[in-house]
Amino acid sequence: MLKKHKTLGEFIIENQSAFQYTSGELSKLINAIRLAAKVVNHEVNKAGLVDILGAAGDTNIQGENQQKLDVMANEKFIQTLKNREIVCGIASEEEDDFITINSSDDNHQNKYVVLIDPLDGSSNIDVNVSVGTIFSIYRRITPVGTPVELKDFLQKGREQVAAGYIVYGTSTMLVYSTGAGVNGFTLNPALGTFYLSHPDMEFPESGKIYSVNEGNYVHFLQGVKDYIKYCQEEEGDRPYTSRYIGSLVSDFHRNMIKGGIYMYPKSNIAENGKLRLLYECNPMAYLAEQANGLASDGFGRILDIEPTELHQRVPFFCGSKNMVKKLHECIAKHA
Ligand code: P6P
Repeated sequence: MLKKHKTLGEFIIENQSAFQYTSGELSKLINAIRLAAKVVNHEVNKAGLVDILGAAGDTNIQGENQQKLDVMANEKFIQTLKNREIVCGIASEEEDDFITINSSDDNHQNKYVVLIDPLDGSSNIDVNVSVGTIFSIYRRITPVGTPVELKDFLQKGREQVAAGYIVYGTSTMLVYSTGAGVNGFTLNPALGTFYLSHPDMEFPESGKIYSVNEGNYVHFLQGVKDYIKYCQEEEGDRPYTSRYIGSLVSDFHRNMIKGGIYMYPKSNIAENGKLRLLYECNPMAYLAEQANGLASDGFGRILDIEPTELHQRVPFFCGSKNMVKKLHECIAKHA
């Protein structure tokens, strides 16, 4: 008898009572993200084909104007979230400012704000490497019934009520948390259904994989250099393995399953690192902590950082608890 895997829809219904706020709304939100994920997955998977078939001009196989995939993904997520009437505002890597969403009766009754990186690592599309969507969800802090404000988006990461990512890889997965652990769902493209394939995902306490762009080594702080050298020394279970896909969601996903640490340090060419706090680091840090891992800027918890602007960047170190702690030791020696 084939074990029936639970669908995402069944999982949401079963767990909506566990969500500390009104259940139905978050379910609607996750369902909106589920729908957008399927649409973007379809576009991402045919990207190469469309480029080939659409190469004759700037229109694609359907005769539509070919859009850059990250612009397409941005539009799909924003449109899908707008239609659900529970989001009062959206911030996106693709949008300079946040977007105010008026409910149909225009009285701003919607309670949630969503921040998204619609297609992280989109430059990898051209070389057929996995990419991802990252999302972060907060309850608004300004009064319901008034237009959303910037402060609704500039909340500390620890105030998130949910966060997750979609990884468009060899299979497409939706991985998310609402504060009760992390669960992974794999899309069956034939049915358009996500199935619970990775329940209760957790970072192993230790790992033997480190992910960093070593091409920037010369620009890193001495403590980070020391940690990379520590990973490379022949001692005990070291040297570790270096694995860097150039796609945060993919590196994070592999490290959560196998154990590992992802690093995007600051350097003298990127004084605050490259990754964005609000829609890359905070959601991934929320997931990491929900999965028994750690996420820091090298000195303190990512989720405790007080945001100051929508697109600010922070150094980002995230993964297996013991590996992040060892990194902190190396950095502290040079503090
Ligand atoms: P670099 C993709 O652009 C991204 O935001 C992450 O997904 C990825 O880990 C990182 O940047 C890659 O940046 O500078 O190493 O190419």
